[in-house]
Amino acid sequence: MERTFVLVKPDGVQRGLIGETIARIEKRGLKLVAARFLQVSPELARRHYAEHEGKGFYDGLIRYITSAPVMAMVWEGPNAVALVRQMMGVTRPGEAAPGSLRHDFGIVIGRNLTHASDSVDNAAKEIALWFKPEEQVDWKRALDPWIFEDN
Ligand code: DAT
Ligand code: MG
Repeated sequence: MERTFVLVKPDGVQRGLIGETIARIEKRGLKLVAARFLQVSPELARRHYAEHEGKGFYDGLIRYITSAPVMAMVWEGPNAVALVRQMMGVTRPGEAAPGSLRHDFGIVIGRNLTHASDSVDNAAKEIALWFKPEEQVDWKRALDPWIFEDN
């Protein structure tokens, strides 16, 4: 079973899209493992976006992600990383597939509403950065066999 890290970024929170984001992922069938509503510190922001350090948009990205609270979450399910990336849509909302969250609610790359891990390796790193092990809940959901199991 895979886990992925998801953020509703400051613009998503300000626009009241926490519920919409959670509802979409939850209805698809993934299982919530951890959640935290927080104001991101500059240090956490820099560690989260370390791969982008030095790029032209980096300083603005750090200012944006620290500008207001975010909702951080971990979701679990088969192929969770790819599924959630697909649901959020590609980085530029103008190129995101219809039906994806970035398409349905976004216009510009600087306000693209959510973050989702882009690989299983990065998901593991991001989950470890944002959540302590004891903040992640291992639980059995009664519906799991009806959503996760192959025949
Ligand atoms: P994603 O968030 O889809 O994983 P990414 O990791 O390439 O995209 O970049 C992280 C964030 O940085 C992205 O959500 C928005 C911002 N960003 C990326 N490329 C950008 C660019 N060329 N101009 C402005 N902002 C950019
Ligand atoms: Mg990324």
